[in-house]
Amino acid sequence: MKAILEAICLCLAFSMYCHGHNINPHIQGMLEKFFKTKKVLWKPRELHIESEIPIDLKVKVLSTYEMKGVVDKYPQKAKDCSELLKADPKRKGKDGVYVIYPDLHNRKEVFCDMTTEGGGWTVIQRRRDGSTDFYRTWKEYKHGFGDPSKNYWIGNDVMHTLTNSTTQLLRVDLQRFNGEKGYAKYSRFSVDNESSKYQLSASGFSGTIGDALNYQNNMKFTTKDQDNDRHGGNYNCAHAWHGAWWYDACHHSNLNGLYTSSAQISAKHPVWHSWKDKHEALKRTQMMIRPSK
Ligand SMILES: [Ca+2]
Repeated sequence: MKAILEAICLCLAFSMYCHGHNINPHIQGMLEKFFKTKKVLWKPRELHIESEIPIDLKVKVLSTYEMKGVVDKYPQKAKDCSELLKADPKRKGKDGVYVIYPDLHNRKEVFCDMTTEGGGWTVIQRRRDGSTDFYRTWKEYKHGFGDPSKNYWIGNDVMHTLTNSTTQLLRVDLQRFNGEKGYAKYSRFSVDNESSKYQLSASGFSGTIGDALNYQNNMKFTTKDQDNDRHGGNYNCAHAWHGAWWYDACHHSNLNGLYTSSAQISAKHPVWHSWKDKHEALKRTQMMIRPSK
């Protein structure tokens, strides 16, 4: 009886589980699978049936059932935003936060740019305001932090996963406090694994803001608590310039630097020196990647 009722209830919410007026004999297994694989909160309300003898019962459903949760319309897990766009071309133009599975197993919320140059870009770094602290540890940069709808770092491990198997484009979009926008594109971008200290490889520059990543190319990642830069002694570039980056000794760009609310001049801020040949704090920054074909 319980299974029949559940089947009817489920039919109300999900027509895909309905099979005419017959009760699917596999409904138990389907339910179990459903509740194991989907994040749902489901319960019938005001349901109470008791009987001590076997009876036949025709059930007309008059009650209201609510089911809350997320049903994945696309059971095939997308590893990045370009796959999400391929799976549903109607997503074109719909920038926002989506769920991807970079290693096809672990879930990650990211911001997808579904507009620029046809869309399908996975945003790996994003700064809109000063509400998120970017002066963080090696471990935090490894796993990522922040809010994808505002400011965030996707995480160095995910960056490596997304860039080590297929050639990726990198696009860097910047905005000054006076509103001016510019971009840089790299035809090849990859980040090595943790044991290689997330070494950067970026080449094939084009764009309007100059190649301020060139000086950082082939450098390891440095955070305030892990010095892998090429500045000797006890000098830690992340500490000196209030950031975390692929520092040499030290930088021509510092997009994870200290956010400020005006165009102040200091190399400790989020800067891209080759744009205006000065260390001018930027209002907005965004780094995003997409398979090159
Ligand atoms: Ca050093």
